[in-house]
Amino acid sequence: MNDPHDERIILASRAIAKSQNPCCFSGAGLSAPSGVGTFRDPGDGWWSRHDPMKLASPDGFAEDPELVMKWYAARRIQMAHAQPNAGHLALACRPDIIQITQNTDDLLKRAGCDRLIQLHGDITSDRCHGNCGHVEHVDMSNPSLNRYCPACSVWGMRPTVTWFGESLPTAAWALAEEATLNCDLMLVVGTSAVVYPAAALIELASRAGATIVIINSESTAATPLADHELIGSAEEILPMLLGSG
Ligand code: BV8
Repeated sequence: MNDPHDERIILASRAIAKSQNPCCFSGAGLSAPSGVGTFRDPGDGWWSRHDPMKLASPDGFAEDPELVMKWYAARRIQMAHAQPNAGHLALACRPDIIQITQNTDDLLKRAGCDRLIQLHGDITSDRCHGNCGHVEHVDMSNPSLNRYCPACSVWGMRPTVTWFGESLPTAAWALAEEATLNCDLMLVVGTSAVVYPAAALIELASRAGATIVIINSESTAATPLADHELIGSAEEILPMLLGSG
């Protein structure tokens, strides 16, 4: 869908223009055009033999911390070469839109989005696995691997992301729930809507009366909640919808 005169684009654009309090809920598909791998697209190379659900988990880290930190290093290097795409930039042109993202990359931040809630943390830093509170920024182009915490000497620094089986950051979740309940329109961009509790925000917005506008390269579990569903690439559709295309 790359025709700005497509009736579906026009109708969705009108709904967005009428919105007084929009928010955006995004997933890995927003960053995919920047070359950042999604979670569920078939992986390529050696990562296709590993299950991200296992690698992004405390059990996976306990079982093979070296493999997990190598996986994060490969993702971090991939992200270091990534630039915000036209979808990120279109969202950044709308500072009135609160950004609720599942993504751990920094592309929305680098695009200029200030009102940003990262539900699943931030891959650009590591923290002490012993929970002493030490956090350090990571050189994404030359990421550190397994090491002792320099503050408490516990072995095992890990990315400041939320792993499967871990609770979401309390403050981020509270802000995301508040933004969801207050919005009158939710853009749902590039997510398979299968990871909870994050995906529950879409239904929460819909039940609270918000208009749901889905932009995704395929139909998803959230499709039944859509008032508008635009199938295609977020980097093409968002500029048309938000007036920067
Ligand atoms: C938790 C950080 C409580 C790590 C990630 C019900 C309630 C609560 C929990 C659960 C529940 N049911 C199951 C659970 C457990 C689990 C879960 O949801 N499992 C699912 C998968 C079955 N949830 C949890 O564990 C959560 N914690 O519940 O805490 C608790 C506490 C203690 C004990 C028990 C419970 C924590 C979940 C957070 C996991 N961490 N990331 C890291 O990144 O390394 S989640 C990970 O998946 C990423 O953040 C990613 O963003 C996220 C969601 O995936 P998507 O973003 O949707 O990406 P995906 O690849 O799936 O889809 C991309 C879509 O884009 C596709 O549809 C594709 O077609 C589309 N696309 C591609 N290109 C484009 C495009 N669209 C548009 N344009 C394009 N160009």
